[in-house]
Amino acid sequence: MPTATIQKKTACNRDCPDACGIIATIDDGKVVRLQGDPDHPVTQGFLCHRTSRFLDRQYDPSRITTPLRRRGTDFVPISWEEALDEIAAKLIAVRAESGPAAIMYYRCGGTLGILKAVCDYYFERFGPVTGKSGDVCTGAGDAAQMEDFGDEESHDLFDLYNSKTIVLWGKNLHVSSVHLLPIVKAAQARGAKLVSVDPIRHRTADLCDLFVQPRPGGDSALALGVARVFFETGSQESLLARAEAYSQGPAALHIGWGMQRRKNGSATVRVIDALAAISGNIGIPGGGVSYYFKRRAAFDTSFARRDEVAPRLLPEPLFGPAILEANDPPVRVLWITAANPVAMLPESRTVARAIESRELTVVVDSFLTDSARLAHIVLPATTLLEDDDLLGAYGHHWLIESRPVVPAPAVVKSDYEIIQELARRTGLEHEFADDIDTWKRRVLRNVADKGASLDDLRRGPVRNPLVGNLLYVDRKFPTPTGKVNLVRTVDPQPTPVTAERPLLLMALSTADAQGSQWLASAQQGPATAVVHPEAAPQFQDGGLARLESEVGEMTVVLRFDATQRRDTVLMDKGGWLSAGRCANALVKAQLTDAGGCAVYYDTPVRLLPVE
Ligand SMILES: Nc1nc2c(c(=O)[nH]1)N[C@H]1C(S)=C(S)[C@@H](COP(=O)(O)OP(=O)(O)OC[C@H]3O[C@@H](n4cnc5c(=O)[nH]c(N)nc54)[C@H](O)[C@@H]3O)O[C@H]1N2
Ligand SMILES: Nc1nc2c(c(=O)[nH]1)N[C@H]1C(S)=C(S)[C@@H](COP(=O)(O)OP(=O)(O)OC[C@H]3O[C@@H](n4cnc5c(=O)[nH]c(N)nc54)[C@H](O)[C@@H]3O)O[C@H]1N2
Ligand code: SF4
Ligand SMILES: [Mo]
Repeated sequence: MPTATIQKKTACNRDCPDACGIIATIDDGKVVRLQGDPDHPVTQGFLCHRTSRFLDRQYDPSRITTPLRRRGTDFVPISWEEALDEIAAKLIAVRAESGPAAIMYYRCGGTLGILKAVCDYYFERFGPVTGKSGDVCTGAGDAAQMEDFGDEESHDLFDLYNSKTIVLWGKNLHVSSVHLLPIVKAAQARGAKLVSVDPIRHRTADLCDLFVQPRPGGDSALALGVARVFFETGSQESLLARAEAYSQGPAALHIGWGMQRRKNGSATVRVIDALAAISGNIGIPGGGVSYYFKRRAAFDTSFARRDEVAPRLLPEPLFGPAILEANDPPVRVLWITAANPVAMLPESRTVARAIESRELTVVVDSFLTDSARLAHIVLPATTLLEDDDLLGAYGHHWLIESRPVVPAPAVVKSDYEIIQELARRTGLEHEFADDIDTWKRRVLRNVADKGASLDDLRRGPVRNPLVGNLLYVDRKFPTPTGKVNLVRTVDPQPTPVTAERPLLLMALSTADAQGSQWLASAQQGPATAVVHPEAAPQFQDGGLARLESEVGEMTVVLRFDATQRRDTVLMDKGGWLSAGRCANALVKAQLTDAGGCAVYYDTPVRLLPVE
């Protein structure tokens, strides 16, 4: 019998700036191929390495396809009835006994679908319950840009074609922003010079006309030095070339998200914002200082009041210690969805203790992650190929709809379906009775008559009609003074390393995975740590070492790379704690100077021989 081969379009909902259009080829009900949509102006027909291989994950036999309940150290399958009845009864009892603040809801970057906000809203209506404050991903930079400009948006991506210089300040295109690559290359072909500032030498450096490799966190000093050249030309020979590179015609600054995950991360972004402002690059074509594209800006989610009504917010970077310490009331029930806090948040072992010591922890995921393993009940969720949602992007201005290209396995539910079931059991049935399309139309109401209705999006991606190509053309800023709020005092960042622990641990995104979303086969043996050979004189390339910080240690395989600095240790983020590969077990839970981001890359470590 001939098999039926069809193609369906959807969107990638992963935590990534690109929000790609995907074309799925489906053969006899099974997805056999994923490609980038050639009609999407940013996707340009290709997907990144990790998502072009997503079928390995979609059809991984270890995917969870039924609710599970912990019995001792094992899990047993249970029915949805059993799982949801138990959860609903506990939620109602805890709310009555201790108040809704004794329930905590946590969601991170498993999916960027805008309608996941409806699931958050369920917990607002049921409670409001305890939530999180700050943002481990972008918080410090968000705070900086809001302080400086009163808003946070970016120039249109294709405005880079007007730039004479493009500065990638702490931004690794080959890994984290692959769809910026063809645009940057095209800009180079039109004559733009490309500059990268990054303490780690990545492949992206090879693409650049100038690569500057400062001390980690040394960016403020570098930016101030460049700024000084603008005022006292000629006084600093070595920096002059850099400043000149930045001053020949319009320069676009693209600030990466990595750099601000440091103690002084917010101040650093403020100094770079100031550099853009004093060099006259704000409000002009080919200029701008772009950090975040407001991916939610087109959507009306005003049905939820979020933090405004939450009885308590625990800082996301302090997740583990804050939950363990919370007392008034204690966190008795914890709901975790689209997140793997054990692997991804600092102080993994403290996070693990916080999760397993609640009266009830529910994790919604498709896999038994480090966090799910410690839950009492695990609920199976849909994947990106089964998703039904809307997306904006934080790396460009296009909106896109995700549609299931295949149905979910029989027993699996989407987050919204799970919430609907829970709503039925907790007296909120009517508020969560609408189908997904109704919610889609609701959140699109501000843009529906501007060419971005649901019907428009069904025909293909649409640029957010509410945002222009350039920012602050009239030099008016929504700050209290109407002017750019230049940073006034900058504390030079002290180097956190000591003689005892002379290296800084930087566990960064890798092309091979999204966060902790690895196949089990990729989590075998010790994790790799890349160092300059002179940073590890007593060790051998390929040999084992113990990597130790103030809060933890782990065994690693060393790989020498003489292009790196002598004060960094480079690892992959997202290693599993259960496989002994989790760098975050070494990272202390701390807040950045502003914005409630996590200090991921300021962890002093040392290498010790394996006993
Ligand atoms: N050391 C170090 N740590 C870091 C970072 C770093 O650079 N270095 N980066 C930080 C950053 S920027 C971020 S954003 C965080 C990310 O932290 P997380 O968002 O917690 O990271 P993921 O590992 O991607 O976990 C997401 C989980 O959601 C699940 N999931 C996917 N789709 C769905 C869905 O539709 N529904 C549900 N319920 N689950 C779903 C996935 O299977 C996965 O287990 O990590 C931070 N941690
Ligand atoms: N393949 C892959 N892609 C991803 C992800 C993933 O897990 N895998 N995660 C996604 C997520 S959650 C996000 S938030 C985005 C962004 O993900 P990020 O991983 O934050 O990406 P970048 O913005 O490129 O920022 C990382 C860069 O910042 C640099 N950096 C770190 N500290 C400093 C510093 O002090 N100074 C300077 N100048 N540079 C510094 C790092 O060396 C690195 O090159 O990408 C997403 N893309
Ligand atoms: S993860 Fe990012 S680059 Fe990869 S397919 Fe998804 S949106 Fe595109
Ligand atoms: Mo992120």
